[in-house]
Amino acid sequence: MDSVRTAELLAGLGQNRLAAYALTLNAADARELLRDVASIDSELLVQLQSALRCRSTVASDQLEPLPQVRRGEDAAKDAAARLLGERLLAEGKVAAFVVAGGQGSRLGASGPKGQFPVGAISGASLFQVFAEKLLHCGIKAGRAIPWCVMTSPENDAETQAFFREHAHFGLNPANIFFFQQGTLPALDDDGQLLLRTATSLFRSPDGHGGSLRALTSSGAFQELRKRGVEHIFYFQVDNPLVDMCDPVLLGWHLSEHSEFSSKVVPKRNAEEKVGVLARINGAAGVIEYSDLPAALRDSRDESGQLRFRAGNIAVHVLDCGFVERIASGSLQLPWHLARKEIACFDPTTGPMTRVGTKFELFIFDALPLAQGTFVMEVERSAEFSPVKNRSGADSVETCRRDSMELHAAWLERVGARIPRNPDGSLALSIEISPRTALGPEDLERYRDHVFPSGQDILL
Ligand code: UD2
Repeated sequence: MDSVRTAELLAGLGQNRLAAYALTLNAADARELLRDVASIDSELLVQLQSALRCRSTVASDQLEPLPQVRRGEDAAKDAAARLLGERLLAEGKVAAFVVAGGQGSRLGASGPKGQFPVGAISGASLFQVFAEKLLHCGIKAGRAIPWCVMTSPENDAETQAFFREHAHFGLNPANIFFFQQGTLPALDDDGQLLLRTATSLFRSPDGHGGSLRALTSSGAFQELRKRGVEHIFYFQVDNPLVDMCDPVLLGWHLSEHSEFSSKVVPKRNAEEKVGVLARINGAAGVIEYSDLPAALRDSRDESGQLRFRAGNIAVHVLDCGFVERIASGSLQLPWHLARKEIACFDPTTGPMTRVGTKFELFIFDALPLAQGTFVMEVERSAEFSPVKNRSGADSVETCRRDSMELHAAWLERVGARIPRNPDGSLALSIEISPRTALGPEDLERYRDHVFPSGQDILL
């Protein structure tokens, strides 16, 4: 009977191929598959199938650059913003939120990406760097800053174990909220569900756009609101140079009455794989690098610069009222489709790979829905060097190099002497723990200090 019930449920979803397969299963296997299929929302399946049929390309004829503020351009305004942001932090109105559910496949590392060692000398993991930045931010604010860590079903257990093994890096676990993002099924070109095993459907994480619904459905958001949090500082697990809970961004976000604020860096070149912030059909948005037509990607303004150079570094401040509107489900983000070879289970031939489509939601698709946005351009060398690839650009090598350069620059800014080679490169290795400093303002004690060359300096 279970195989019949499973077949009927699948047929009801228009999944005739799997319905026929279900009838061949014994009762135990049919029950297992039934449990998985029963959790598929039929409405969602219809949405995914229609998305499959009408792969929308971005209407880019209405694309134009967005106004933005450059950090440091107006020192007085930045200083005023900093005070506002510091007040928000001191009043407990800010929480940090890292999206860490992605599979670090490009890095070739097993396990959660946040475990990856990035400390040039200490080998500190990405999670440790973020935790210690938050710890120091909390000390400056005079109170601990709550931290949301979004994982995926694949890496949640390992992520939480990693934090426990490291005693949460000195943070109070009562201020860390772990929760898993949702998953979505994959479909073949005919809109049929793919199996992962003989008795389970293929599912993959629903993208960082799933983070707002996960934040609220996990109950973490409600707890943050109970604590008086009004703004969420959002960042990605792959960027250890993030200016954690940056009070200048927080202050601008508040004074500009923004619901969704973003940091950008000028793209290195037209080909750089980052989305760009732009006004799309009249509303602020991000157009992903894979969706930006070459003609627009390469177009330049009268100064010879790329017209669309506002590279999205995925550092945002989100207003909690806005998150509530988005997560309430009244606003549906668009699906992004990735058609690729998928390792799945075929009802007749067993384990195989076949072409299918995975679906993702992107958080920046919520931008056009925000009442008020703000964009700040920042220095790439100070705030952005992601670890994405095993080697080459955006790798752990480039991140360690950029991090050492940044820390050396901080020390030089307070008058310390850093040995450099004739070509200007560093003649030592240096790493400053976030516990020691979040910026040059925390390094006054090294004024006029002379650092020896050829050493590994860990401060
Ligand atoms: C992302 C942006 C790109 C640029 C770049 C900056 C997208 C699609 N592209 O490129 O425009 O801003 O970052 O570094 O976002 N994640 C989850 N769950 C998921 C998928 C991703 O938590 O289901 C997290 C992932 O752990 C990482 C972040 O989201 O922290 C970015 O994910 P990605 O590696 O897919 O994005 P990427 O590097 O292609």
